[in-house]
Amino acid sequence: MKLHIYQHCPFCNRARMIFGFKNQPVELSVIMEGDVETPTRMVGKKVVPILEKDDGTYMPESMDIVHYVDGLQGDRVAAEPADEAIVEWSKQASGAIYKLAIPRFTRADFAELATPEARAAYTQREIAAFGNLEELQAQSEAFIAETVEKLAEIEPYLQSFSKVSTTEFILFPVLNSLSIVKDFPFSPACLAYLQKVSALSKVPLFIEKAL
Ligand SMILES: N[C@@H](CCC(=O)N[C@@H](CS)C(=O)NCC(=O)O)C(=O)O
Repeated sequence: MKLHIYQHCPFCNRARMIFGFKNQPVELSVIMEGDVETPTRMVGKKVVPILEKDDGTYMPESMDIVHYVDGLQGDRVAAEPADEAIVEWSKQASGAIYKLAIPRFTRADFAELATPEARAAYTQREIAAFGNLEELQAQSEAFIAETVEKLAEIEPYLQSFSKVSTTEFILFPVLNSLSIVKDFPFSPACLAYLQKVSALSKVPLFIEKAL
């Protein structure tokens, strides 16, 4: 199987996680930002992630990919619904988290941004969605303070985390987006959660790329 992704994309990270959790081999293929033709040929629109199955058919939608791969072999990881409180927390926290992450994603070293054209296409896409990225970057201190306060609410979940469940497909991609923020003041429990889920899922943190 082949998974078509952007490295920075949280939905792609979500789809990647199940392959690590289930020790299921997958070939990763990075689609360049600005490449409309490749994903449109596969699923009729410009979107990632896309799973290319061994029979040559394509599947979009991160959570559909998770459930499909989860059902292929072994005990299911994502059979139960995600923790509702964490789902709600992720919705509330993601505003400030993506305002921190997006300006940095546009400048970071990702394979899908390896050409000037691809980086320009991505930057334009995010400006259309988020407005002036330099202004967002300049407000980092306030967004960091807001996020640190919000993270305190899930500290008990992070401290007691022991076993991967559906909840991790919601929470980890959001928290991992924060790891692109250089020197973000993660609590020890949050950092341990990120490192543990990253190791089990084989989805790398962005810490080495942080800006
Ligand atoms: N519901 C989809 C959302 C996927 C999505 O929004 N992916 C973004 C990349 S992070 C995308 O493809 N955006 C359109 C684009 O690249 O123009 C899923 O869960 O897979």
